[in-house]
Amino acid sequence: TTEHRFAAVDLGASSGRVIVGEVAPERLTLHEAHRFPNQPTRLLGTLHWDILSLYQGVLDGLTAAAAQTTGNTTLTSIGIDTWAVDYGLLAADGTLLANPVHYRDTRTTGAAEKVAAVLPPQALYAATGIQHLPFNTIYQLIAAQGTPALTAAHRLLLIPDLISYWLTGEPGTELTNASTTQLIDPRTRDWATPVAEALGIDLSLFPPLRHPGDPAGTLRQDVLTEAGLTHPLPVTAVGSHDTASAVVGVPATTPDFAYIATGTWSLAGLELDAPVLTEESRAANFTNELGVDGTVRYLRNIMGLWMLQECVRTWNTEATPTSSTSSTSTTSSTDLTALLQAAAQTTPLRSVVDAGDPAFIAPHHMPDRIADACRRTGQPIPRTPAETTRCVLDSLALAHRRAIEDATRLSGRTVSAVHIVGGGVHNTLLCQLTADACGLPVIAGPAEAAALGNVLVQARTAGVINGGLPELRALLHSTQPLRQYEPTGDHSAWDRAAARLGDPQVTRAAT
Ligand code: ADP
Ligand code: LRH
Repeated sequence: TTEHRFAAVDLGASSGRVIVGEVAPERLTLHEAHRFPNQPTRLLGTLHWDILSLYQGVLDGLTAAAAQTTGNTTLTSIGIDTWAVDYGLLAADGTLLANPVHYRDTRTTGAAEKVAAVLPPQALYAATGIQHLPFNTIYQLIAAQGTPALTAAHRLLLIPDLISYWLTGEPGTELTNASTTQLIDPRTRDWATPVAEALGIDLSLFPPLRHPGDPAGTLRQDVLTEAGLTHPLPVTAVGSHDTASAVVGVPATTPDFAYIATGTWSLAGLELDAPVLTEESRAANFTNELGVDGTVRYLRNIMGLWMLQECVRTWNTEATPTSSTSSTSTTSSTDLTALLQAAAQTTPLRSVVDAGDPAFIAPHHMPDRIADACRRTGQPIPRTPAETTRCVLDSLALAHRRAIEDATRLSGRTVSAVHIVGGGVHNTLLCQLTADACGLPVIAGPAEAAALGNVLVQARTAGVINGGLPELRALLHSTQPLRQYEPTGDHSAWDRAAARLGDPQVTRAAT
């Protein structure tokens, strides 16, 4: 059987990577061609993505992928996925008008109140089904209203669409990621025009929608030359929201599974056929993002390993005052391994914090913010990096459990196993704690689920494999290394820890 190779460009908040997937019926292997850091830069007080450095990382990755796939094993296509919500603004001639702003920037402070004055949160949720997060594109656009860049903009491209445009010259708006703008109606899977009109947001800035599997242009000649590619290469639209691709990459073998995509964020929930738009769902802060093949990602955003990355960065900076001040992890995996081993030896569930609290979104002073949260809830303050790490991991496991319990209750579904995918798969303590907290088996792997989901959608479009999500997942299950964790320990200890925080959704709504 002929083997085909597909390049997945996967840009995460902590690193970017270009990964080559080799696919044939019954076969699927990955080779990492290139990985590069994603280090945001504060410029004149505003936190930006270093978008040109990321684009250069993509080119370097394609160059490395091309070098690995010469002769009769050339690349068949490329797919691009990145984090959600952020965008670049272009002039009529395609020039980037401003460097894209990072979703962790505080420019959206107060934007939700402006939106609520026009559209009550209940109406906005009924129309879009998207969880309230202060950085949703809708709030970024409200915050940017009247700025020179938005006023002058001819076009708005979400980050994966921007990278795709630079590679091909073809503009488009991929649907799964478009749903994170909070400007899509999840029932029609099309623009929520009344919402945009009410808020004065110009939907004509967005190029036409495209769907996973659609053609998305071919590489420009100068890109081919730059990357050392000798033949024309198409870009295929995939689930361009990294979480959409990661959920395709969940190796589930039964329909009653929950997933947790753990990396910088933990995205925990269920895959559904239709959105849940009830008031109860809004109050529980669940989102209905659109997935591949007509699915809905019904999930809650949880702060994720960002909390640990930021703690490690603070500790490293304190230890060596001249070290980097970027917002990405500066720890080596050796440091992290030692820290996780020490955390495993500390007292379990000594203190827990609400890992969904937007108070943890911004960079800086993470250990202090965690200590403050423990103090406020009358719990012991973690004293050492190992204790703080344990507090973060216990808190994440508790938030995972709460999200899965809430998702099953609100959707009327049941769950027999929890799949963990993403970088957190490497964190065996987090996987075990999640199994313990949920009282369910956890199946961990693959770590590069987003790249795999990206490759699988491309391979299906190219006709190399067939079937729906269950068939794609069966291929993952039979080819990828997975590890199962059974629940251990005293389950009631998690109930008692949860009780110390009350219902975070209710507590946050009241403050
Ligand atoms: P993103 O896609 O958001 O950039 P990833 O899915 O790559 O994030 O996950 C990055 C996280 O995975 C790191 O912050 C770290 O906590 C965790 N991780 C990665 N490698 C390891 C490892 N060897 N041991 C423990 N944790 C790891
Ligand atoms: C994860 C992710 C997540 C979004 C956040 C902004 O990388 O895409 O799904 O909510 O970044």
